[in-house]
Amino acid sequence: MAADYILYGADHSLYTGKARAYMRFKGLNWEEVTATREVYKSIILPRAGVAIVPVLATADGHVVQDTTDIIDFLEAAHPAVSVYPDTPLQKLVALMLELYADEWLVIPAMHYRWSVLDQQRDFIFSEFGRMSAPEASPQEQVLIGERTSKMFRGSVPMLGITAQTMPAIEEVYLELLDQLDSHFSQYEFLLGSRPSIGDFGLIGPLYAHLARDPVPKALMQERAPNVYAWVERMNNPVPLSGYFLTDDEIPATLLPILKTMCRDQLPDVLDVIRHNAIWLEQNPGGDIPRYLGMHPFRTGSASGERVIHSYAQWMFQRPWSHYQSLSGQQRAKADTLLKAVGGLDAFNTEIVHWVERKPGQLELVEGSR
Ligand SMILES: N[C@@H](CCC(=O)N[C@@H](CS)C(=O)NCC(=O)O)C(=O)O
Repeated sequence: MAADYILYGADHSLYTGKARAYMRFKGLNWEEVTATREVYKSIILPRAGVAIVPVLATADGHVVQDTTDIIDFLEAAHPAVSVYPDTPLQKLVALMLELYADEWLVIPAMHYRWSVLDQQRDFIFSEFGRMSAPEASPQEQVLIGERTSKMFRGSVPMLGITAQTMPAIEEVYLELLDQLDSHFSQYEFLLGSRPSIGDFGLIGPLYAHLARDPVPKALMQERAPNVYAWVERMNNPVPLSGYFLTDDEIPATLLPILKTMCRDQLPDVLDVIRHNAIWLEQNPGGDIPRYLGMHPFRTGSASGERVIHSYAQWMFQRPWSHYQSLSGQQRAKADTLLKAVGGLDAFNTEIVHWVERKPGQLELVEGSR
C-alpha cells in the first residue's frame, strides 16, 4: 500500500526525531525519506519554500514544514489518542516542555555534538555526508559532511555556546539528566503511560544528538539509564496506547525541570518578544527577520550572548494562550503551579504584538490572537 505520508528528514536531525517518534506513536501509514541534496533541490525548496527539515508531504501533494505544524496537522487528521492532554495543568506543562526542548535544549544538544567534535569527528561528518550523498563512498561522505555541516558548526557561538558558558551548559544538562532519570524511573513518559507533546519535544534534542552521537550517548547511558530507556520507548512505541495520569496530576519529579526552564529560558523568550515588538513598531506590516541580532542570556551560573530568535515567541504563544484561556479554579491551580516553578510573571506578561508563521518562510508576521 502506498504511504499516506512521506517525512523528509535525516537520522541525525534533531527535529526529524520529534516528528518521527510522533508518527510512529500515531501508527500512521508513512515512510521516511532521507533529505539528500537531490531531495532538497527537487522537493523541499520548490514545494516547502525553505531549506529546513523535516518536511511532511501528503499523498495528495500537500506539504507541511515545522514539527509543531506537522504534529498539529496530523492531530487534526488523526484525532484518536491525542498527544495533547485535555486537562488544564497537564496541557500547560506539556506545552511548556515542548517549548523548552525545541528552543532551549538545542543548546546542550549542539554543545555535545560540536564542542567535542575531536572525539566523534568521523561519525558526525559521515552522518552529514551520508544524508547529502548516499551514493558516495564512506571516505567521500566524511569529506562531504565536513563541508555540508559547516553552517551548523558555525551556529554554535550564536546559540551562546562559548568557552565561558560551556561549564554551566554541562552542569545544567547533567542536572537535567539526573532529574529526568529520577522521573523516568517512576513513569513511562512525562505525564503517565502515554507520550504527550512534551515528550515529542524532548525526544528532539535527547535523541539525534544526545542519545546518538557517541560522546553524549555514552554519557546518557552511563549516567541516566532510565532516560536512555525512555528514548528507546519513544522510538519504538506501542502505537496509540497509554493514558495520561488521572486528576490532572503533575508528577513532582517534573517541577525541578520546569524551574530551570522558567529561570533560564523564559527571560530570554520575554526579551525576544520585546525585540519583536520593537521591530514591528518600526516596520509595521513587515516580516520579522528570523534573527534580530544578539542579546544577553543566562544559563545556570553563566552569562553570555545568544541570538535573538524571533520564532521563540511563536512557540511561547502556545502555552501562554492556553494559560490565558483558563479561568476560575483552573486558573488558580495553574497560578499555584507557575508560582512554584517561577513562571507566573512570564505567563502574565501581555503580548501586545501577536505573531504568526506563514508557510514557506522563516520570517514571522503580525497576526491576531
Ligand atoms: N522549528 C523547526 C526547526 C527545524 C530545524 O531547525 N531543522 C534543522 C535540522 S534538525 C534545519 O534544517 N536547520 C537548517 C536551518 O536552520 O537553516 C521545526 O520544529 O521543524
